[in-house]
Amino acid sequence: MPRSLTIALIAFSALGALFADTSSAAGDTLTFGPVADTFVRSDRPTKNLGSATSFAVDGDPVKHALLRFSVSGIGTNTVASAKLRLYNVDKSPVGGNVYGVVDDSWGETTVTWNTAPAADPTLLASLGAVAPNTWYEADLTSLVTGDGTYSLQIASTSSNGAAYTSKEGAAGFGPQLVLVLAAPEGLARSTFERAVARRLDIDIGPLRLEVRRAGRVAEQMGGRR
Ligand SMILES: [Ca+2]
Repeated sequence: MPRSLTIALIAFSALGALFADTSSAAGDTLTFGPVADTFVRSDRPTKNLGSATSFAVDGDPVKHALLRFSVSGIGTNTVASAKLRLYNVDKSPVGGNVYGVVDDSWGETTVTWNTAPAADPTLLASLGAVAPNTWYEADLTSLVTGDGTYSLQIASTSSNGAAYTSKEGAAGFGPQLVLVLAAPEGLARSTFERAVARRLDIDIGPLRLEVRRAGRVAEQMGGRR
């Protein structure tokens, strides 16, 4: 075996080891509490409820929950999964329908039914029947794709409303946004490829290994680019 190919194969093995190391980032979990949570109610249109220890969603009288999360630390990583977790304190056949809210300017201690921002009409997730003292999860992977501010509205179609512990409620039972990150494999691969290519004058692709001499392909393994 030509010496250069041996070196390249060692490098190729090292590439595998590097992938193994960096892939430990897969499944990293980031958990955020809300920076604001409250609910507004149609029967008390000028009342603010931002300091309540729970928030309600109801179809009659209509009550909408509003939550805002500030997500950081994602950077160039990919969000593999985003879940809103809520701890129920009032049972209902309808746990709630979750919508995005584009307007993040609402104030936790000032917003009322009359001033509440409108929700985006796209339904993000639904919770079915809920019972007290239980955590429920709503999948928000379609919404939370990176760092930023995310406001949510939770509404209900049932006249039997549900309620959940707010961030002012019992410690450890407030809302959570739980993000699971995908491994930054693409970034690691390209960074490693560039470094190896510079040092050994080879090109390692996903399906192919080339050894070049003076810029020309001298050895090749695997498929084409
Ligand atoms: Ca609150």
